[in-house]
Amino acid sequence: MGRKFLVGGNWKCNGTIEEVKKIVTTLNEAEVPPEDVVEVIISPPFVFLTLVKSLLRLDFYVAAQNCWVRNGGAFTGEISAEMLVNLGIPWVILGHSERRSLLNETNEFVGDKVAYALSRGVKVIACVGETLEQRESDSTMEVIAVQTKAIAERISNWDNVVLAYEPVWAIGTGKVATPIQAQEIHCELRKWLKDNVSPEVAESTRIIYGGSVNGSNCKDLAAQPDVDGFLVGGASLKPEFLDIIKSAT
Ligand code: G2H
Repeated sequence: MGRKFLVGGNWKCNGTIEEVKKIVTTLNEAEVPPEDVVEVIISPPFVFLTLVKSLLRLDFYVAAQNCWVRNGGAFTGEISAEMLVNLGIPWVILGHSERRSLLNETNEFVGDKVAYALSRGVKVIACVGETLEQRESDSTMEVIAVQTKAIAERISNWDNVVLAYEPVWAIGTGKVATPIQAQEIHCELRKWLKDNVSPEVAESTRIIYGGSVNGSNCKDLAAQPDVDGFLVGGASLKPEFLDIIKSAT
């Protein structure tokens, strides 16, 4: 069976109640390809998770942008995977580069978080990607392999994992990876999964691209054989997000 296209909207730290309602109304009124063609996941800040879940159409799903590495307790400011389950939130984004760089989340910490969220039944979009410096020193694949290995070492079932390749130099910069650059890394990452996990996992795991995806560049990226969807930041707050969802067909 082919890999179902997945489009995630990562709202990051943006939005007011009014803006959330407006975006959700736009999404709810849109005509998009059916759920068996494209899986759509909306990831608002924690405080808006329940509001979005209560208003959002039932064929779109909701994701948190992070969760704690283990069960809750005395961890001020954190949100546990158990809480997401309790709220009926099926997905979480983990290892986003903004958290890796600004909050010093290490590969091991991200791997632990992925394993724990999966163990609680929360599906994971796990982000990997290289900085400009790493790309320019030709270590892109090495960096991504180390990031992915820290996840692979901690999990045994990849059914509920989506990998998001997000080159840091393309995030929020307007500098999108070319379709050829994205395809090259997605293909190499799939090969890494084949060699280090299994051919089945390599074949079935979705690898989505993130980094300045918009309504104009999505079609060419989506046409690449190893690009299985997108994680969209800035453009997910705008009506052009619908064009990105439609690039699945
Ligand atoms: C990459 C992406 C969403 P943007 O972070 O995860 O954001 O599309 O704004 O580059």
